[in-house]
Amino acid sequence: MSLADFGLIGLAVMGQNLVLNVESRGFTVAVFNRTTSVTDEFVAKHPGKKLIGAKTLEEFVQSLKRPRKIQIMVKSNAVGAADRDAVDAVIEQLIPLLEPDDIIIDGGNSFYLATERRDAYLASKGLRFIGAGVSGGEEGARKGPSIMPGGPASTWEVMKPIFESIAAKVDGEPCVIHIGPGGAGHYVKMIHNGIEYGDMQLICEAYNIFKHAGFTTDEMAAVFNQWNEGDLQSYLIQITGKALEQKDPETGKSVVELIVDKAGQKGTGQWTLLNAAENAVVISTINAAVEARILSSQRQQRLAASTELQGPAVSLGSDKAALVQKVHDALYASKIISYAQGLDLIKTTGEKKQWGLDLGRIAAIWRGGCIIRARFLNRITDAYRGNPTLVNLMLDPFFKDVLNKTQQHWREVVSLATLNGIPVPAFSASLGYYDSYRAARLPANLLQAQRDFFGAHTYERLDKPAGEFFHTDWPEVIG
Ligand code: 2AM
Repeated sequence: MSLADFGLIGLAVMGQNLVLNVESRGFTVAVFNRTTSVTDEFVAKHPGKKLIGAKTLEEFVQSLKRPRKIQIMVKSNAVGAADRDAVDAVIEQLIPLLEPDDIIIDGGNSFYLATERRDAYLASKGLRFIGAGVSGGEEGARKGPSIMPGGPASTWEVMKPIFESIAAKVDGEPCVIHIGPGGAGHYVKMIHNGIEYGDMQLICEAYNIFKHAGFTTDEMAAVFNQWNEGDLQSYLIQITGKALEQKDPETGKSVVELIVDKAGQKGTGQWTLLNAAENAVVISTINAAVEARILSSQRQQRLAASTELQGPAVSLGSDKAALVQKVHDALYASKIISYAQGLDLIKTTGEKKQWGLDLGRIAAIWRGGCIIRARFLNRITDAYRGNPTLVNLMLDPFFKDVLNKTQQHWREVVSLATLNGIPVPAFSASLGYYDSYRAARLPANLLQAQRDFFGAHTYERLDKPAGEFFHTDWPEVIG
């Protein structure tokens, strides 16, 4: 067989599906897995496909056309820039086998600072590196994911034909662009995951309100299916409707209602929170979503507290159609806030790192392939095309109008849920952000007084020029 166009290391499900995707676009693919039997079984399972199964890394490297393009899809679990993981182990094994200008692509969920470290390290060895976020789960990997590659523009140009052919397509446009240099690709993928946490939690809060209002799972499924035809159309709304329809063959009950309410997480949401804190950017909706997963995982404590701590009697009225409309609006508005916050974080970091990010094009590649794909993303692209220096998504004329029209229902839902003791941390965090952001005057004047009182931190005055600082001799407090 002729030399391969592309090589992939790590044949777990995502790796296997990506290989089949690349192969299906006409490329010959070399594959390698640490456990050789996995490689053998994979190649044997796909007779007639343009696959080269290598038993050793040497054989794998030699089977590739130059410059070699090698994607690593191994478990990445480094949580800090300096942590070494399987990606580093594979890179170290590859280095002595490669030749100048060969390209290594890390397609796992690596921490973006680890990507920057690897980028610099490989450059010092005369090799090229791309840190690419790949979203879309198993199905996306097979049929077309959203790909967020970061690294030098010149390396992107070499990878572009393969990436564009395997990526999802929306309106004929591939869901991949060169995000920016260094760790920009993995960074944007990390925030994408944070936004995904927000979307998922908001949907779960809507479901929880319906459940407390006495909706059956079939009624709820119908609501989500109907929402999927409108402004809220998205993959996550779609799968929510389908999940709620699913019945357990053993008991005939709803599968969703049989699932233990303990959410798992792999860490990208927490990384997003840490990054927001470091950059002093508010992402309260995503924050609430991550914390909701943490509280859900403390199930034993919650079960104990449920008999100890009191809440109100639940009474949500009987007008289900009206409730559906209100929750729809609360979800729509909160989702806008969540994206406004996530994009603010991307913008802030992008400016700090001088990555030259294009938020509109980033939103456009999320329209297909990935978990957060949604009709709504077209509007975000339009917003940044209309105004590339948009300060906050909420201020775009389209979104401003939606927030204005939905806010009454949004407030009613947050109030209703709160009065009934139904937790809506992401709905209410979003509303709190909206109301804080639009406040011409916040109570931080009192806060400054407190700081000056106990720590002589000084304050500025409304009636004096900015930058002039004052201190008051506050009365002494005894005891
Ligand atoms: P394995 O089949 O030999 O375990 C997901 O875990 C994928 O990453 C698998 O293909 C796994 O290979 C691979 N992987 C995990 N750690 C690795 C390492 N240190 N070196 C090479 N491959 C590794």
